[in-house]
Amino acid sequence: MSNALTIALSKGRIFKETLPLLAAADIVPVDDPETSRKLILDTNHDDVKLVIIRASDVPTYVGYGAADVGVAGKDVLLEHGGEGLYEPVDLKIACCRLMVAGPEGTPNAHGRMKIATKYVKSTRRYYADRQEQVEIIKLYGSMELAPLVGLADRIVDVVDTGNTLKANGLVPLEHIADISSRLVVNKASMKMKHARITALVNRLQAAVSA
Ligand code: PRT
Ligand code: MG
Repeated sequence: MSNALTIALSKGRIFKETLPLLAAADIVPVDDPETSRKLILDTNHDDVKLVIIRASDVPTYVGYGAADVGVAGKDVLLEHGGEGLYEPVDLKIACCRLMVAGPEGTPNAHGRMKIATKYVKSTRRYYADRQEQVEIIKLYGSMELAPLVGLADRIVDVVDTGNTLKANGLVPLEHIADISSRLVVNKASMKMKHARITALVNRLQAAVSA
């Protein structure tokens, strides 16, 4: 952990939706991650850097202190478990719902249903709470395909417009959780870089509330 303040972000929707909030905190990147191949981006401050990583890696980088702060979806944080992290601000961006989905009009399968998902922990907890025995099949993407080819009866995935489900003949069936992205902070960084991180937290919170 250097003396710079390092902020971990993923490309795509989180980067796009975090940019205006960072700008409100007077942090503006010099390069555009969608066109640059750099993984460490300079900003308008010499001592503030952005690192661009996979969305699901953000809690890991921040948890180990390789980045001081980061932005991660609650879906990703629920899977990671949040060790070593504070979660001080709900940024209310990249909003979606974690849902059970399946083919339209199919009754619950007899016996143990097969559920395909990349959200294994959240899925296990959801069905355990309901005392339903299911078999969870871990996938890394394109969950919507699983029921179409007979790999699973249901999927658990995040849904925004629902267009992806619909395009694959699936419908949302059960709502598990509302999801938004959170600012996460490494616990040691919070001590060592307290003034800078507190200022950032306050400015982001003000920008979210505005
Ligand atoms: O894409 P990659 O494999 O690199 O990683 P990722 O999918 O985890 O990253 P990214 O950038 O796609 O998502 C980052 C975060 O955005 C997630 O962790 C969620 O918290 C949040 N988010 C918000 C979403 C969506 N909305 C969303 N719609 N993440 C994924 N999706 C998927 C959805 O599962 C579907 O396949 O986008 C597709 C389109 O959704 P519909 O419902 O609008 O059709
Ligand atoms: Mg994605």
